[in-house]
Amino acid sequence: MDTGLNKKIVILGGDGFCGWPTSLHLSNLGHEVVIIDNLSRRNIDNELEAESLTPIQPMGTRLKVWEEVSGNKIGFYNIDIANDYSELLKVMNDEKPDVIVHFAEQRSAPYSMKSPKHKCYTVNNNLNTTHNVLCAIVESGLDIHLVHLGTMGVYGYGTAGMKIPEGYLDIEVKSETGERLNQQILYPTNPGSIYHMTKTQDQLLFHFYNKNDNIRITDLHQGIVWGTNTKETSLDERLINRFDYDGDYGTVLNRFLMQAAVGYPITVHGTGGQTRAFIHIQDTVRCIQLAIENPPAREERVMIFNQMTETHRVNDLAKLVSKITGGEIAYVSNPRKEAAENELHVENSLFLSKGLEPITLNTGLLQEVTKVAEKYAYRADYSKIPAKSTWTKQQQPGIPESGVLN
Ligand code: NAD
Ligand code: USQ
Repeated sequence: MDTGLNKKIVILGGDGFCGWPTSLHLSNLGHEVVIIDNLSRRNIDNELEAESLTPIQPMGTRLKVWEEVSGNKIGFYNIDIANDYSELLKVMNDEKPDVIVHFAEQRSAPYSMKSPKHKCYTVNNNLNTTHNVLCAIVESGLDIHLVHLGTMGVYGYGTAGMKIPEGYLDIEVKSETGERLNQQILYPTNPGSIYHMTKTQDQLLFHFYNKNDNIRITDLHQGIVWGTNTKETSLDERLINRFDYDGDYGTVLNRFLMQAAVGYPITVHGTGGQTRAFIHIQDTVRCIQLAIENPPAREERVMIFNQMTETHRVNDLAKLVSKITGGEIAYVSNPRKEAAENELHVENSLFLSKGLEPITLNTGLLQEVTKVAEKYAYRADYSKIPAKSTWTKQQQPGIPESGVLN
């Protein structure tokens, strides 16, 4: 384990929901943190006319307050990583990071399915950010450990009667002479949205650069993150983390907690039979720390961790939130194309072996999120709550089954 402090860590996407608390956590541990972010997530809020439920502060304020509170400086560059390759390379050459943590992608599945424009943006943005980072690491000649935030959704949400392994699948093939040979391959991908598809493509980019240039890469297949604040973001209200609740960016458990807190019916898609993997935001930041402290060796293949602590069925979460808060449940038609029901069993022993003590869903933590939502309920725009982005044309209201308009 590499616990050496004072690493130089560049956080790509450090203004976002996972990136901001991670930046503070790593800075608090004594690392020198520099953020690169083009603030595109804030611009998407402008486009959608939606806002974080919590009043997140401009980047300048966030950084000033963190310095006041902790005595630590965090650097910041506003760069579009997907489009400004030479600026990215310049920052790498100037800052010479030991580690890059890569959160900088368009991460909403519904946003990625909204229209052809949104599909193209998500593909261009996500694949180019990942490729530019890898290419710049090679060009810089520096031995940088890249830690990337991937998703559990690369596997799809089914099981072949076994736990989903951490990235690699053991297989047996039969040679021409009939000999049985054991191999390991990347677990077959099965994305459920354009967004998730970009994450499966990221895996190939990692595989190639790792094989060709020996880049040290850790890919974290993360489940749905819930909660809002961490130890560091709670230190001052101006450090508060983002809380998305709108139909495109709000994720299921935070949406349910927010909906119950503001008296809006809890929106279960279909029968709520979908089972998904979850992790609390405080564990997200801890997992990134553990990934940084346990880098792969120079010649090692891409290291893959399943970054999740538990699985839950959507309907069970709705019932739990309803029980705690008294909120009413509404079963709404599902705007997505996904299995109505699925089982999900996931291996996560790698992080446990590195010392993660998982925070699992408990009433106290759920109530903590509810309290945050109640505190800022006055900022909620109820018209932004319904999930309106559909996966196919046929699902759009007013579009006939054929998908062809007369
Ligand atoms: P977010 O949208 O809140 O943050 C992403 C940040 O990246 C934003 O601040 C955005 O401005 C920045 N960014 C995007 N494109 C950029 C570009 N071209 N140049 C510079 N900056 C850019 O998302 P998040 O919830 O913090 O997720 C971070 C990562 O974790 C994503 O890659 C996502 O796929 C992954 N992840 C998130 C969740 C979750 O539940 N939130 C779960 C699993 C995996
Ligand atoms: N759902 C509801 N009601 C809602 C919102 C969602 O029933 O109001 C359902 C969806 O239909 C889906 C499930 O809840 O079956 C999860 O939806 P989500 O929006 O919480 O999660 P998802 O779209 O999968 O995406 C989120 C993050 C993404 C990350 C992924 C991890 O936005 O960045 O990669 O979680 S995972 O799901 O494990 O692939």
